Amino acid sequence: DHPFLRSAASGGVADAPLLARLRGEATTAPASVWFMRQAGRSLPEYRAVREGTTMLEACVKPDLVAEITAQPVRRHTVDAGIFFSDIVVPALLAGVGVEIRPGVGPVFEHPVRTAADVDALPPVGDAYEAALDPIREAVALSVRELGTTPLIGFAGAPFTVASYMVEGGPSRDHLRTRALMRSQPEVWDRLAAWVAELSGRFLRAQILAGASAVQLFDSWAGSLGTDMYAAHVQKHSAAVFAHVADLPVPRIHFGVGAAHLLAPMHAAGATVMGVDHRIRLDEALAQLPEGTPLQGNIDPAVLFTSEQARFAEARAVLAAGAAASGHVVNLGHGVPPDADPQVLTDLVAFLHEQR
Ligand code: 1CP
Repeated sequence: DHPFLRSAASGGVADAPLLARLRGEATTAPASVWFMRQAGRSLPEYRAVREGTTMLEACVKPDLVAEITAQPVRRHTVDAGIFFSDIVVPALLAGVGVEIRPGVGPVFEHPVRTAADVDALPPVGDAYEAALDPIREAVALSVRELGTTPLIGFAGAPFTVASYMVEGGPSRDHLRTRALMRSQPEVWDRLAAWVAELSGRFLRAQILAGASAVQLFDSWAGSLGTDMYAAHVQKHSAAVFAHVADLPVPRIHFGVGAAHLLAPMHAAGATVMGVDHRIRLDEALAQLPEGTPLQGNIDPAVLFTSEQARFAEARAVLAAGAAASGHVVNLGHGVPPDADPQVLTDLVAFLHEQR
């Protein structure tokens, strides 16, 4: 019953123009769009259903996950749902002490900085596979709820997830993480390989339960130089993609401020590159193999400008993206929590009038 098994038949999820674009196929359909962080804090209906439940409790309640995943699709008529979860959910399911503090982000009980800290991480085996069951159920419910709108699954890339584990929580410059790579590369490698195994299995579970595409978030990779990325990070992100490379769904890779890493991030095993707003899509394309589909990259700041400025930016992004073999519109990074939901709805309506 998986979407890609039904792809031979017409009228199913696999025919969605958004998926055709992620596959790099030509289509004359109106522009396709979804927004990173479209679910969540900007929506009053999200705040209402989350009331009294912590973020991580919500992530293991399949009914609640499916409802939150569907909310922005209903409200904005975006062309895909993004699975409601978090990049630290796999660590939680593996048995690691982690919480998401409101207004802060993921905080780990025991920062991982030494060989002994890595030795103490739980094994990734049958117990973890069993712990993924609520995720499988939540994906299946979300797919059913979304109907002909595709669901995009996701995971955090090893560098970005490990940065929270090493720093203990959110960090501006990830200094301790980069210091660990340089001073104890073998400890770093064991930690990153552990995260890759978790994230890879998390992605695979989502695809097998019905997700039609996946995105690997290496949000903070931009803090790495090209040599550091090549030496310490690329192989671990490649290990995540290797978990799902046999499944015929598009694999999107995204980082913030990572214009210098587009080629090596693509070479890690992505089929589509997510691009932030700091580089034009046609410039991004020049660094990638011919025909690479792109996703992006409206500056989130235009959500706080006039409609005229917003639509001008949307037109410019579409024009720059026309050079790619497929282009799915997104923001350059996530929806800010204080964005006006009506502005997003109107932006989707505008994009659906464009080609
Ligand atoms: O209580 C709450 O509502 C907490 C806010 C929140 C939400 C709604 C967090 C804490 N995570 C999420 C959901 C989430 N996280 C989604 C699904 C919803 C959607 O996109 O619509 C996704 C895809 C993520 C992925 C995620 N978590 C990333 C990568 C994406 C990105 O924005 O770069 C990262 C870096 C995280 C860590 C994280 N989790 C939460 C916060 C506030 C953060 C960032 C902390 C920081 O600034 O370092």
